Amino acid sequence: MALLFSSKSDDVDRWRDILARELPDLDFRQWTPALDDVGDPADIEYVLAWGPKPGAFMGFPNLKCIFSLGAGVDHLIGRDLPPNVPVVRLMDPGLTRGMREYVLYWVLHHHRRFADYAEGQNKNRWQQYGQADTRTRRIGILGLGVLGLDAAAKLAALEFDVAGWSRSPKEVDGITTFHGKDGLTDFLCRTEILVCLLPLTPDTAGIINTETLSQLPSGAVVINAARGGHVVDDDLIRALDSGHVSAAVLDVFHTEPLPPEHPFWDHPKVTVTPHIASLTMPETAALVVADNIRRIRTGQPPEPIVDPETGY
Ligand code: NDP
Ligand code: OXD
Repeated sequence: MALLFSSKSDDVDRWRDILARELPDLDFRQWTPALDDVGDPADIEYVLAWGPKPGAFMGFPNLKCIFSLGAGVDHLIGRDLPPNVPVVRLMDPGLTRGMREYVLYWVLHHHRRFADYAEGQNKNRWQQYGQADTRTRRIGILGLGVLGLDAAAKLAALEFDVAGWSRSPKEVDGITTFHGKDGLTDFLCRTEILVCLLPLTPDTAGIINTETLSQLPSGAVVINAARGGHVVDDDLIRALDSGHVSAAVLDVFHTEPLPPEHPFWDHPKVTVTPHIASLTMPETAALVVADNIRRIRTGQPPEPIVDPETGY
């Protein structure tokens, strides 16, 4: 029985070593364009993948599960996958901790106006700005899943006034919740720092656009750590240029790497990071995958399985 590693990730040797330690009887095979390391296709029971070509996993008759190398599965869904083979998202405590750091860092950066103080230092200028009380700073998290809930809880622990928006209704201690299309306007109207942690699906594509941005209070900050497809780039640039949105922190883009000529790179109100909000670390993620393989071997379902209807 074998696992096929289907990604151009530089981390392949770390994955191989950790999985060999966790599951010594599992053969680790690496995808190459010529498929020359795959061996007998009938051996492949598991695939661990990022961004495969459409139809890439059709020829494996004993495939039991496709594991995503990331929390998002937009790189897999719609790519002509074998029917009836579960796709499993990565739900990894290491990934969650990384995202928590990214969100907290940028929320604090903007809440405390550290960009303005850095600019002051550049000009040898001693200038204090007023300080908003944490308890009155309203943060809004789009997506209250594994990553959104964690970030929301940590921000609430710092005593920010936190709200979250999800598809289904939720009750979460210390967090104001909104859900569905009907709840979006009220959520946006009270959000001074917007953090996007939604999956990219047909329902969420382009959700950060002129209409939604205009519902934020003037001077709001936008942090997108989810997928570039959530943002209508021109609409965001217009909102930044008009001053309605005061700053944006963008980790993800329609095209990655972000092309050198893209206006985000040089925009004075935009911070670009190269899809590093939280990187998959084999040291934590491979343990999660190994646990799921043990579950499958003992007749339990792996988790969390993507719902093909919703796409996440
Ligand atoms: P989850 O699937 O756990 O959570 C998704 C959340 O989004 C849920 O709360 C869900 O609502 C909500 N949601 C989905 N569709 C809608 C909709 N149409 N309307 C309102 N709410 C919706 O995902 P994770 O938290 O694990 O990850 C979120 C995303 O973060 C990933 O899909 C990935 O794209 C991105 N990511 C980015 C990284 C980076 O480095 N930049 C790293 C890791 C992840 P409900 O609870 O009702 O189902
Ligand atoms: C992910 C990502 O989805 O790295 O995990 O973007």
